[in-house]
Amino acid sequence: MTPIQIAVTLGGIALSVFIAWFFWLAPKGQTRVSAGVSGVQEVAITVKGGYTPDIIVVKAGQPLRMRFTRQESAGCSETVLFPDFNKSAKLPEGEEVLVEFTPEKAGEYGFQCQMGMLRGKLIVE
Ligand SMILES: [Cu+2]
Repeated sequence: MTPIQIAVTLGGIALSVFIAWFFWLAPKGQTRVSAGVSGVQEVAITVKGGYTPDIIVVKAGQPLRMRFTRQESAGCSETVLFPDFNKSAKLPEGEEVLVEFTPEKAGEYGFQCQMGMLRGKLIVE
């Protein structure tokens, strides 16, 4: 191969890696949630090809209310699971669904669709 062919090939590989990272792995946004006057930490999450925001930082020992709105009909995102908290919820398209619990222990907890293709993270501090 000529140096130009090698450069083009490497460029193509780098571009594919970047695209894969951008669509599947890049965080879609991190949100630090603080409690309102009610003492409830409340955050709105949009479900569309992923969770936005997908990294949610909350405080331990305070009730958490997540308002999920699914803006797509793809079956993949129909259910959201919080395995560490034994919680799951069906997300009908276009409807706001509340998922509520109180995270008691600090740590990082994943949440996901039923197949694990869409992922987010709850960071409890
Ligand atoms: Cu899925």
